[in-house]
Amino acid sequence: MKPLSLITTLLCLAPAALFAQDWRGSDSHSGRLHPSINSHSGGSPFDPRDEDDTRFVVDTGSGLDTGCTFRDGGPLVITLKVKRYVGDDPSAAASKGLLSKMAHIRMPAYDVDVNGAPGYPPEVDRVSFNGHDLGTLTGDNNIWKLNEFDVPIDWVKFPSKGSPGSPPSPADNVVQIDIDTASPPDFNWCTSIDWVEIEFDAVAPVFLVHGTNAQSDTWNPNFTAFFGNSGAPWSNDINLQANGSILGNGQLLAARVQDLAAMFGAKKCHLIAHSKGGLDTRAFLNNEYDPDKLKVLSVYTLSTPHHGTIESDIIVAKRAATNPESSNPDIKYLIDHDYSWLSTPQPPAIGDQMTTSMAAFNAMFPSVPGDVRFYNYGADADLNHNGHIESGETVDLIPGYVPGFMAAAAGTAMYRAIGNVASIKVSVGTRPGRLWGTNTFTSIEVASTNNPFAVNDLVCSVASAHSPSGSFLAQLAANHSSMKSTALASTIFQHILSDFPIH
Ligand SMILES: [Ca+2]
Ligand SMILES: [Ca+2]
Ligand SMILES: [Ca+2]
Ligand SMILES: [Ca+2]
Repeated sequence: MKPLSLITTLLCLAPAALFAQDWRGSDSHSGRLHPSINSHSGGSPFDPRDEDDTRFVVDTGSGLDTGCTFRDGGPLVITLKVKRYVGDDPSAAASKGLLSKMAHIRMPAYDVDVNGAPGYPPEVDRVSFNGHDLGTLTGDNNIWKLNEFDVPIDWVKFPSKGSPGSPPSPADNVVQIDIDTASPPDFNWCTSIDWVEIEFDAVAPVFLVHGTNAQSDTWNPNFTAFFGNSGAPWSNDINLQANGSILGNGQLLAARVQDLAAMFGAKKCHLIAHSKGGLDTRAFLNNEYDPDKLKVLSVYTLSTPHHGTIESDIIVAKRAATNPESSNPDIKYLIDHDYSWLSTPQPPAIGDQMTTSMAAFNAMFPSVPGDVRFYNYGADADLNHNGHIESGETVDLIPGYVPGFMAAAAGTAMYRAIGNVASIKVSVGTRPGRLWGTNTFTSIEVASTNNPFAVNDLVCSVASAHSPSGSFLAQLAANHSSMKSTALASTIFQHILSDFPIH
């Protein structure tokens, strides 16, 4: 062969050889950190999405932005931290539809030469997730390509719930790239990863908010039993001021639900509130709500007196009165008994739930923030619709040690007072004493009546349980306490899942 022709042959081969395999040191476009207009660190044109409580991203650190890396510089080992508690048993949660069955992983990969070159095997970069094989990267010469994989949720490692005041300790999930597995013993191909994102879907935690003169155990045994077996993340561990003001408890509630959500690694939640807990929740949403800290997806109120309860009007008037009396037998019964066996609500809670107080509250806060789904339940305690309350219709509300005839009398007075009385008038008078001087008396009388009769749960009327802006879901056959049933817990949870289906 003539020298000239050898040189010509070499010149002709050289360009082909240049692009036949990856070259070490040719890092100019290969995913090292470079100043870019991207919102992330790295060379790919793909931006990761923002983290959320069901989406986690790693953009820098081990195995990322390495520059085009050959097998002897690998494998690329990338740790992705999952920071969300999804329940004690994620597999069971997934089988119950509370957690997606698959998680989705995305990562931009650079220069994956799947088409290889003549005389060379193609680039084969194997991907694994927590030791499970996901197949190989795809891409092409000198370009970034977004690679996506679905993995069974059982392969994802989730953290346990955080201890009080702390977020969960993140669970490490490992993505590994074994580079150029088809070439050994040669080193033909290199690649680089910019970032990795994992996303799944999970039901937001459900938090239970107690009412007046109550604490977190108000949800025992039925709601706690239901949610304890549901597989969902949830808590009833909220203890506001038992007889606190609506506005004060709204502040406490905001802080408490943010703390609870943080323990779950959650940025969204659902609230179920009994009685005045629903008003505390409205105060929270109107005064303290910061959806960037914690988004409330939905609120369910259970016999919350959104328009107050005349019982509070009567008791507050009675306690302020000298020698209270009434010609109305039901008002008189309430005055004479002041439900002492119920450990009657105290100020400021009771005053805040007067019909007049709630009219002012509703004028100030007619609604809740627009994207919070707001639902209400009420109840009618007269199960057999005979206009009287029998002792069986007071179960859970009036303690079992109260003799049945007393429970029936009290229940009937409460039922009729709320049912009939729309407003009261209070007047103070004097009359001659029986023997000498004068006696002062306070007359608490009916000022206006309900038409029609306001069916009620012995504390709150169904009409008052309709909030000014919510969707009323159902009138239950129960009293104010017995409405906290397992059946209602189940119904509400199914409603949450139908509003926010898990994909
Ligand atoms: Ca290449
Ligand atoms: Ca390559
Ligand atoms: Ca990066
Ligand atoms: Ca009855």
